[in-house]
Amino acid sequence: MKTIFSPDQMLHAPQFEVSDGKLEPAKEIPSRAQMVLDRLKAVQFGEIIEPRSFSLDPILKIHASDYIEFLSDFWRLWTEEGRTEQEAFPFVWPVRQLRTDIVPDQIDGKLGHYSFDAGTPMGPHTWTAVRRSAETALTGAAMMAEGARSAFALCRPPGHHAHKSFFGGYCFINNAAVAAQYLRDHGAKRVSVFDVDYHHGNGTQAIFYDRADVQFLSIHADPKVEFPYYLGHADEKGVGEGEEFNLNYPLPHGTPWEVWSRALEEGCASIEAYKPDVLVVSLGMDTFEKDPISQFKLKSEEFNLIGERLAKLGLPTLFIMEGGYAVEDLGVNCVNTLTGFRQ
Ligand code: SP5
Ligand code: ZN
Repeated sequence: MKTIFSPDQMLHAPQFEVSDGKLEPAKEIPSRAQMVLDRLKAVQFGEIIEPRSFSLDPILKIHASDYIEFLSDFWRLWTEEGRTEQEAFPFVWPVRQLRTDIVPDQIDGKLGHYSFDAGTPMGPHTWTAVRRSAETALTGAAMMAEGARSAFALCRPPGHHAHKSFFGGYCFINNAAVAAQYLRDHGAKRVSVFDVDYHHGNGTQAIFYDRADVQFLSIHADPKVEFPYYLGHADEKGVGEGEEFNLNYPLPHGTPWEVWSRALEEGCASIEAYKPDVLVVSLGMDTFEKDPISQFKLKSEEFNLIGERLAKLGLPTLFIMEGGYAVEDLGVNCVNTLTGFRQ
C-alpha cells in the first residue's frame, strides 16, 4: 500500500488552542505526521509518494467558493488589518437568531462567520498546508480511480469536522468528502465513508446528509458529553434521498474494544448491504487508551483488528488520516491499522 504525503503539510504549525476555557498547547501539530512517517519507514511499510497538484475544482464540489477564498486570502487580510499575532482565533459566532447572510468586512467577524470553534487557529502558512492535505486525499482518490486496491492519504491538517463553509475541530477542508466526491466523479456509483475517529465526523455527515450515493457511518463518543457536541446522535439518519444512508454509533466515555468492535461489526454489515464500489475510511487514532483529549480505551494491538475487519469487506479502500493525539504512540497505532488491513 502506498502512502501519500507532502512536507508542505507541516507548514501549519499551531502553538496554541483554546480548550477548557484557556490557551493550551496545540494538539494537532506537525510531529503527528512525522511519527507516522517514521513508523512507516521503520517497518518498510511501502512507498511514500508526494501528492499530485490539482486545480481547486474538486475542492469546490464540496466547499463554497467564498469559504475557500476566505481560507486562501486569510493571512493577507489579517496582516492588512494590522494584526501582528502569529495565529488567529475566532471568538464570536452567529448562533441562532444572528445573521449568516451578510459576511462581515472586519476580520474577526469573518473568522466567526467561517468557523464553529476556537480550537482551530490559522497561521501564515495554514492555507498552503490545508490545500496540500486536500491534494494528498485527492491523489489517493485518483490512485483508487486508476485501479489501486488501497492507499493511505496521510492527511494533516485533518478534515472530518469541516463543513461546506466553515472550519473547526482542527479541520479546514473536508479531505474525506473531497475524496469521496472525486471517486463519484471518476466511476464509482456508490461510496461508503466509514469514520472511526473518536469524534463524530459532523462535517462529512452534513455534506452528504441528503444524498443516497454516499453512505456515511461514524463510531464516536456520544456528543452529549464530547466534542463536537451538536451533531452525531443516533437518530440522525439522513434526509430526503439520503434517508437511511447516515448511520451514527455514539458510545459512552470509557468504551473498550469489546464494545467498540460491536459497532464496527454493525457498521460493516451496513456497508455490505449498501454494496459500495469503494470505501473511504476516516482514520482517527484518538480512540487509543492514552489519547490526551479522548476517553475510549482501545489498545495498540486492537488497531490491527480494525484493519483486519475492514479488509474482510473486500472493497477497494482509501484510508484518510484524521485525528489521534498520543503523539508517541501515533505511528504504531496508525501503521498497526494499515498492517492489519494488508494481511
Ligand atoms: C480531527 C479531530 O480529532 N479533532 C478533534 C478536535 C477536538 N477539539 C476539542 C478538544 C477539547 C479537549 N478537551 C480536553 C479535555 C481533557 N483535558
Ligand atoms: Zn478526533
